[in-house]
Amino acid sequence: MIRIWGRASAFNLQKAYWTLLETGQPHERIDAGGDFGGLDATDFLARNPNGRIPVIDDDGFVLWESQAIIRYLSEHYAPDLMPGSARERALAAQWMDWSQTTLQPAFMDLFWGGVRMPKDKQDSSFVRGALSRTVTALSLLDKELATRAFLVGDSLTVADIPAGTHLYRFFEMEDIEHPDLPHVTAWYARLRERPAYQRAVMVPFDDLIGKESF
Ligand SMILES: N[C@@H](CCC(=O)N[C@@H](CS)C(=O)NCC(=O)O)C(=O)O
Repeated sequence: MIRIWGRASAFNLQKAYWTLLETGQPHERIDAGGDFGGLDATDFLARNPNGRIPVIDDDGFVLWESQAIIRYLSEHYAPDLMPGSARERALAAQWMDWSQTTLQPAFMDLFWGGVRMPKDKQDSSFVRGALSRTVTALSLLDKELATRAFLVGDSLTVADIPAGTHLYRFFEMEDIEHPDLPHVTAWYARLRERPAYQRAVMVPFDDLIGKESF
């Protein structure tokens, strides 16, 4: 039984939880963080000294950092999610790292600035800037996805998981203009067909609107 800690609305939990659900392994998700708290408890800090979610415990093997969790769960339990050749694995690493260092910071600024920040405190130029950076990153993906159905190869791999996790929130945000991104939209439609994506990522975020802190 794999245990994973994290509230369902946490973006980094969603990446790891989506992967866990794709493996089909028996598991238990334990709410932690946000209003559930518990991240400063001694037993939690013993698992993750950063006091952050997600964390997993797989039969005594404890791991934190969402993208390390994605890689571990895939290699161990869902080899189909891990490309077969060293070059394809390198490309998957490239997309995962790009998502974490380019797309995610832009989108987090957009989400925190435009959703979590109470309306009367929102800085429209900050939100515009974050939207522009997010759209630049998604446009890059759109060009890539013009030639193939998934980021590496022709089926879902770890390459798709971090970037793909952004799409539900991006397309559900009502107050922003959504540019025409036909290939990203088609990729999103493919991800939305997956029960694991529906359960882990398509989580309404009404409870986060105007909620400035975790
Ligand atoms: N780099 C870490 C970041 C972890 C992180 O910052 N998680 C956030 C949730 S997305 C958190 O723990 N926030 C505190 C809380 O939810 O109470 C990862 O990818 O796992």
